[in-house]
Amino acid sequence: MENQGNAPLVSIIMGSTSDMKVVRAAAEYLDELTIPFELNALSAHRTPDRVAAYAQGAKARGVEVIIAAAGGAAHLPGVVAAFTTLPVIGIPVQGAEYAVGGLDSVLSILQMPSGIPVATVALNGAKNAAILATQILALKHEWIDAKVLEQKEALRVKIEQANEMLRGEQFAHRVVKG
Ligand code: RP5
Repeated sequence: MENQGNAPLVSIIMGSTSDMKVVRAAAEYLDELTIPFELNALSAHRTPDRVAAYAQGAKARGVEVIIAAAGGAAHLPGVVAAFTTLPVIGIPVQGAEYAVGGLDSVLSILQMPSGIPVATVALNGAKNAAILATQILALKHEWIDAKVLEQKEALRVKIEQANEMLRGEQFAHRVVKG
């Protein structure tokens, strides 16, 4: 069964449209699984009032999980988490040339003080953010649970196929068991 509703289940927010090169992978994954989502750029330091209104209104719009991406001193996911009880998944973005190799955004999102958690994925880990969002949604939505299981099965088959391919690799000292 596919999604039938119009309300967004996931909201993706990024600090700048320059983050879109990373965030695109999350949007594409949700699209592939037919999960409805919002996609917006809002900045915790450039448009703080709009971020507050967006986060406070997310639940009423039907959103169940928020994905927030930011680079540099990446306070956006933490600020969003402060304004909502929805789970927030943070994507640290390695972006601007002045950034410290992305470690700045990783630590800004990962090291949230106790009380306001942000589930942090790897640097530029947008696809994992989308997968984690679908797994949260799968607790409640059976049709999404079925899709999550399909994705897991596809990964299992991929590794089976990889091992088939490796079986053909011949080396003088390779030991093959079984
Ligand atoms: C952060 O500053 C954004 O999330 C982005 O990663 C970074 C640079 O933004 P731009 O100067 O490209 O708009 O707020």
